[in-house]
Amino acid sequence: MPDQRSVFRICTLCEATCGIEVVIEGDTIVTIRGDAEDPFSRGYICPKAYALKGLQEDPDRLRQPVKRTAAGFVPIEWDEAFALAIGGLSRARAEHGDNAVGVYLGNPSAHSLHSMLYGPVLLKALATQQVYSASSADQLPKMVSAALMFGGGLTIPVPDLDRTDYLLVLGGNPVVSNGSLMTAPDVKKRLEAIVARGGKVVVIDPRRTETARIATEHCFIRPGTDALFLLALCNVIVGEGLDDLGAAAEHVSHLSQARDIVARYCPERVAARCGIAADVIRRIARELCAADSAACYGRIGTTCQEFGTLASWAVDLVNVLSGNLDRPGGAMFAGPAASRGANHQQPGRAQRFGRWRSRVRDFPEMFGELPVSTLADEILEPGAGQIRAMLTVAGNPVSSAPNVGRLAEAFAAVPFMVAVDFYINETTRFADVILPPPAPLERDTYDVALYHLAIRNVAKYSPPALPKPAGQPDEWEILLTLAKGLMGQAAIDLATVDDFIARALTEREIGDGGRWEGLTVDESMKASASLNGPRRLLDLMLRVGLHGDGYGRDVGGVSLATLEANPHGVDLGALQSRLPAVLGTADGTIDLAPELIVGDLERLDASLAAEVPSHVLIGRRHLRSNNSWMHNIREMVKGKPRCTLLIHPDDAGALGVASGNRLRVASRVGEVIATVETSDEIMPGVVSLPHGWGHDVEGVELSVAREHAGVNVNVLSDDRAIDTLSGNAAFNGVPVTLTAL
Ligand SMILES: Nc1nc2c(c(=O)[nH]1)N[C@H]1C(S)=C(S)[C@@H](COP(=O)(O)OP(=O)(O)OC[C@H]3O[C@@H](n4cnc5c(=O)[nH]c(N)nc54)[C@H](O)[C@@H]3O)O[C@H]1N2
Ligand SMILES: Nc1nc2c(c(=O)[nH]1)N[C@H]1C(S)=C(S)[C@@H](COP(=O)(O)OP(=O)(O)OC[C@H]3O[C@@H](n4cnc5c(=O)[nH]c(N)nc54)[C@H](O)[C@@H]3O)O[C@H]1N2
Ligand code: SF4
Ligand SMILES: [Mo]
Repeated sequence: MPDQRSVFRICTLCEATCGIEVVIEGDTIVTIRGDAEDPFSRGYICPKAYALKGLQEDPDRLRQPVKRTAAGFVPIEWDEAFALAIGGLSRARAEHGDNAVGVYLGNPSAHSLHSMLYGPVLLKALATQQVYSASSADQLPKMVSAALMFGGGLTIPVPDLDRTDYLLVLGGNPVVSNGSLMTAPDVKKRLEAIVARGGKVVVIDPRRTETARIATEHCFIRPGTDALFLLALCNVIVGEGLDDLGAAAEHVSHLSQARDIVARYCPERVAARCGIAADVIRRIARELCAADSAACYGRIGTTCQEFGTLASWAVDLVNVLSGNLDRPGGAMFAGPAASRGANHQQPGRAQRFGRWRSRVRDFPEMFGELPVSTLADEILEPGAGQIRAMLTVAGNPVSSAPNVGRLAEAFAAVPFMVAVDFYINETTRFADVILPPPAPLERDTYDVALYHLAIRNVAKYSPPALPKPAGQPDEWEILLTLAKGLMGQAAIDLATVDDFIARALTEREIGDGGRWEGLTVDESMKASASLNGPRRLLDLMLRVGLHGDGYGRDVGGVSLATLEANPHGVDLGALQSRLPAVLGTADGTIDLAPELIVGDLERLDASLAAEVPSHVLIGRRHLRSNNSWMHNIREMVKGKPRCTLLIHPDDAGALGVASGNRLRVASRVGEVIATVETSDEIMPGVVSLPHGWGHDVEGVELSVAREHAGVNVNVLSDDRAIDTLSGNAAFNGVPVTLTAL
């Protein structure tokens, strides 16, 4: 086809970073397929990648800013939109102080080069302590345990999937989610390869998931009991003398304290509560230790629950005690090409939490944020410091956060709101003005976040596949225009502010030259003089990074130019041992028994005696959905309805219901009417509803999603049910009562 061209890039919809080939004719997408020459994904894509075409063409996707009027949303010009947004936010600050503006950053901002680099600038300009994100509805507990153990919130070991002989998966369903806190395209094939080479994949999950089906073993576990199970594994490992810390041995601290702790959790003590027999726990511990290499991996089921931080810590305690940390086939630290911080940790600057505290429920700040479970409190509770204006960027908290009934009330009550988003959905319907970013295929990207968690070191720069519509600012330009307006610098042009930011980042990254002999800030600034925006910052991060060219000092190293010359991506090899360079704790050790974590064990112990509710609710994901925001693409929602309440046939029988019947599901905070789907893949006493549905609420302008509305599980999720240590939402394990209709 003479007029067709292909653009090679990554898909930004989930963490797997699959390479895609976007075939274009004129300004129209002909098709999207896997990039066969991508060294990481080797042609694999899931059905969502093709939906990027639907997203590009979706008539409901905003291509121009809109403002709210009595007659609904009306399109406006960009100048007016910026003036309205900056004016409204500035007014709230002027009248009520900096903390009167609340900010929520959603999940797609982690997948965007532009918001990863310019989001922090906007936050700085806002100078508010009322910062929230999807992190506290997701991986915050893991970040907390990683910071306490290893000294960095992103210093999270990932299973070395391609070399391991034994993978223990808790609370993750990577065959469907495509992996999380583990960037690994085509996880299914990589897991099948473990089994094919004689290894084991063991899945611990209250549902026999798609991942469990290809595993060598699956065990049901009672929701919320992973920390107990994992500590019992450690108990056996230590008790039977199977512990041999290997390379980590010389870097750990508080080992004897950790050994004393695990001594208290013998399998017999936890078995009934976990729903896993003591002899099974013993066998799993022995087999894990007997394997040539093994990795323990936990995800949403282990973080979005009552003991999220304890479970996250215990996952890595298993990795350390079994001698699998930082060795091939074990749990290893990635070596990302572009990195701020994690490539050169500075021991002695321990993570500090609680630099400020939330006003209503007294949560400590963590990583500059407060838990989203308390956002409604901060908006609704009157008093000094109350949120009077909201800014959301790439987030849909009124769908995705706990107790959305109350959060919707809060968003309806907040006097002024700005959204940076391209849909009018459950959250943005409350905005006074919405600023739409370009569609994902219309902008460039590089995954600065998720390569920190990649199971292989790779680097791929993605150019835009399609031009932006006339007048459409780039996403970084939107964020930076807001930032400079909020700093009272609206009159200064964007390029000048951007130069200033680039110099500040360069000074921070290079400082005294870092590991590069004689490198100066001026040399770097001069070398990137032809670049601007995210491309300039990315070039800097790549060139001074772990695999960088040091501005010509290492000729084999990478730069933006190298990546542009390799459109399919650059393979930087299998993971390497990174101890002790990655450690950033105060004393440069791996803390096996951090004080905060040890302090939370009492709460865990109390759970052993607590009464078990008759039914608890957990979540689930589907290959053709992406949290709350891809249901307006027809290919994503076709087929039979997926928003069903999964229930064990025995439980359904006791209630007198069968598949297709409807049940009233009620929790402390709300109730929904759900359609029943019986299956013995779910543990008795546990029911499951997926999140991201319930699109039929008033004001949502998503025509396709509305036809496939489903119900919102987060009407049931309790904003008081949290992992106490981190404040993270406990979506899994919510007690519910079921009533047949
Ligand atoms: N198709 C698709 N892919 C996605 C997403 C999506 O919405 N759709 N979302 C993306 C995002 S933002 C994320 S964070 C990742 C999440 O990635 P994953 O964590 O792999 O996602 P889930 O499929 O929710 O898997 C969680 C599992 O935990 C189990 N579980 C629930 N409670 C417990 C418990 O107490 N203990 C244990 N051991 N297991 C429990 C559930 O049954 C479920 O199988 O997926 C990403 N990928
Ligand atoms: N019950 C339950 N609730 C959950 C979960 C669960 O497992 N169970 N999972 C939780 C998890 S892991 C997560 S990550 C959260 C997700 O929670 P959120 O991040 O709040 O929600 P998303 O559904 O990801 O919504 C993303 C929003 O960003 C917009 N958007 C998409 N791309 C872009 C872009 O490039 N730029 C901008 N500016 N906007 C964009 C979309 O239109 C949408 O409005 O949900 C959490 N909620
Ligand atoms: S797994 Fe699917 S959604 Fe995730 S990056 Fe790959 S193609 Fe995109
Ligand atoms: Mo997530």
